[in-house]
Amino acid sequence: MAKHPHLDPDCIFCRIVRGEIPCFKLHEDSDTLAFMDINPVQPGHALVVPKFHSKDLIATPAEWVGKSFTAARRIAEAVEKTLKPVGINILQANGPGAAQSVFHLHVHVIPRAMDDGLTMNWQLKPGDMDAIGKLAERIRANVK
Ligand code: DGP
Repeated sequence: MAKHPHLDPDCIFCRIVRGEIPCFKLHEDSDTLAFMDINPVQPGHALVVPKFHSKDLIATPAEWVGKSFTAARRIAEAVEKTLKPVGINILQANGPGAAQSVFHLHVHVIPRAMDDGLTMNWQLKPGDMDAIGKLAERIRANVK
């Protein structure tokens, strides 16, 4: 695809970037896309991906890593403003031992609650799409 020359047709996040799979979009620019995680570990859990297919941090050129984390900062700011959580984890997994399940670089933006019991490796559980969509609207309104 000429518009996105760095994408892999078989990758789920590349397909979301190309609009082939729907998402609750929070923000998009020419190099990155931010959207809600559909298996949220906490309400407001968001993902930021580069429009460049590479499996993890080490495989990704520094330029694209920089773009992805800059975009994650923007989303963290919007999540902070929207939900006022007591903390936000920025997380990025590399390899199965780190519980990476999608092999396209992505940055998790995870609002935290005290005693939320969140451990570093979690099971993927389907989220409530209605609740995710509503939170997406609120966070999107705060993306600068
Ligand atoms: P990781 O386990 O670090 O590779 O995180 C992958 C995340 O991606 C996980 O929290 C679930 C989420 N995820 C998987 N498939 C989809 C999808 O089709 N849409 C959205 N929005 N999120 C997805």
